[in-house]
Amino acid sequence: MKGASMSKATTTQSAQAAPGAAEIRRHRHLIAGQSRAEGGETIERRSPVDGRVLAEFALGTAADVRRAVAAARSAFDGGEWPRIGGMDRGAVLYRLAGLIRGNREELARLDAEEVGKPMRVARGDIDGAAGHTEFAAGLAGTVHGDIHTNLGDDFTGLIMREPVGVVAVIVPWNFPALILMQKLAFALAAGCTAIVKPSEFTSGSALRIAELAADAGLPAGSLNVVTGDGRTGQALVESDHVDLVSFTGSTATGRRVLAASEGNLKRVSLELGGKAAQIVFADADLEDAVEGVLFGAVFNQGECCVAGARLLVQDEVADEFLSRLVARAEKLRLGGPDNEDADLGALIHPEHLEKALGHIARAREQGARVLIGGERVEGERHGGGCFLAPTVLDRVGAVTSAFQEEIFAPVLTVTRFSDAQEAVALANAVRYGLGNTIWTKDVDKVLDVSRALKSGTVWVNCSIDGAPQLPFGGVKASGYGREMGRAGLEEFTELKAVQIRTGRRAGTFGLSPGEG
Ligand code: TXE
Repeated sequence: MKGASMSKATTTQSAQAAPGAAEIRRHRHLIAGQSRAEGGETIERRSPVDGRVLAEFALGTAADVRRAVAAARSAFDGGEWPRIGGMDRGAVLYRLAGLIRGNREELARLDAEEVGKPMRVARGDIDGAAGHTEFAAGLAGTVHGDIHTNLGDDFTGLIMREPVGVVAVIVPWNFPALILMQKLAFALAAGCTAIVKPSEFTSGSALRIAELAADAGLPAGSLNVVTGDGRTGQALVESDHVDLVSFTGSTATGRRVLAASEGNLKRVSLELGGKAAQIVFADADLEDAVEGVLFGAVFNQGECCVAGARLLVQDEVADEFLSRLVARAEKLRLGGPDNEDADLGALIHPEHLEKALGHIARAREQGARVLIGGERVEGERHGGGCFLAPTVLDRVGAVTSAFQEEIFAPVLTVTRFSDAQEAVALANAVRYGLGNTIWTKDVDKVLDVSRALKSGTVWVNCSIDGAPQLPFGGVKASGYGREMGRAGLEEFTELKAVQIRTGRRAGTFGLSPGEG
């Protein structure tokens, strides 16, 4: 199993620990305001840093999913959450944001331990989760429809913007709390009710945030969390009582989600993988770009859908840029949650580490040169952990798998280009289209290249950054739908047209006068 293995056990909320051992967190689902789990099977989560058991999560069954969907359905169809004013929903979300900030250390520790990332990075994730919640809270009161008075004297049109209904939020393991709130805060702000299915590797923070939401005043049933694996997610997507699925994960699973959603033709929003290019033009501030390119490649151990994993560097500066980049990469520090100096942590589980090493071996066979890294980091400080050394692969051709496939690890490929046209062609030569970065001081190049790049986001002289105000999402195999920004809230709404006949002129309906 991948660091999350199953066992038959009784579910209990109380943490048990062998004398001297760290506490194992035992979690159950949160359905209709109650902590419960009927099936008895659990998923064990082991630390990717030292292999110790961190937590046990209930494995959600089809019955658990049915109960959670029924709770969300009744909270939507008859409950107060969609019916209160947007400002009141905003007030609850502001309180939730405050509670997330107030419990920052606890939430960051859950994510840091379960993902294997440094606390420093996890704290930033929690700040981001609170930021999304605050922004969505502010938007909640601004959602409104429109009135159409330009239909001629006989009609007036109302355009209502309504919450879409019951939303299934399915999230991955790389940013458990952050990606959750990128979706959930906006869904709740719109007046939807939700069932969250966190990743089987990292379910702790979602459950804790759901408890905090209840403390903030969210009515029971408006937010339910069912933990489990792909089968639990699949049951949720197949439910005919779910109106929209908001999914982040791999392209392969995204396709399965789309297929499973066909029963009631529910709406689906898919944020899938990526393979962002970082285009360094010769006129860029090279010192700044070295720092930024490296950050984009290794942030969150490269387990990031927007990781700038493909460096495209202009011929005339390539050698100088690479020697500076490698010198800087040598100074990066790896470590677990409690290493406050660490830049990057461990990969999510041993199988993922093996997969990344396999990509590197294949790249070598296909002609790539390893400039740095390429191996697992072991030794006293990292013994047994899933640590991969930050890796730079030079001379990577556009048709090779290292260039084309999402490795999801701190692995940067290098490909050289001669001019902007070639750079754009290389950047666009992958099936993904989530984000790309341009490093240049030339404003004309910024505009021309931004227009030509096929991706949902273009960063200029920065990488991976995100702001709750800006819409985020992909094109091509990176999926569709937008999160964050006003568009991120509107994703969770539906338009309804109400056409009112205001005039009473004879003949309005166009029927003939009839006989007699
Ligand atoms: O993702 P999955 P995995 C990429 C990255 C990584 C690869 C595999 O390349 O190496 O995906 O990661 C739930 N119906 N990304 O296997 O399977 C699952 O339980 C409904 C990119 O972890 O996509 C989890 O909650 N749900 C990505 C979520 O889907 C299902 C971030 C994601 O799991 C399901 C993570 C099903 N049939 C990985 N099967 C990004 N875009 O940021 C699984 N799930």
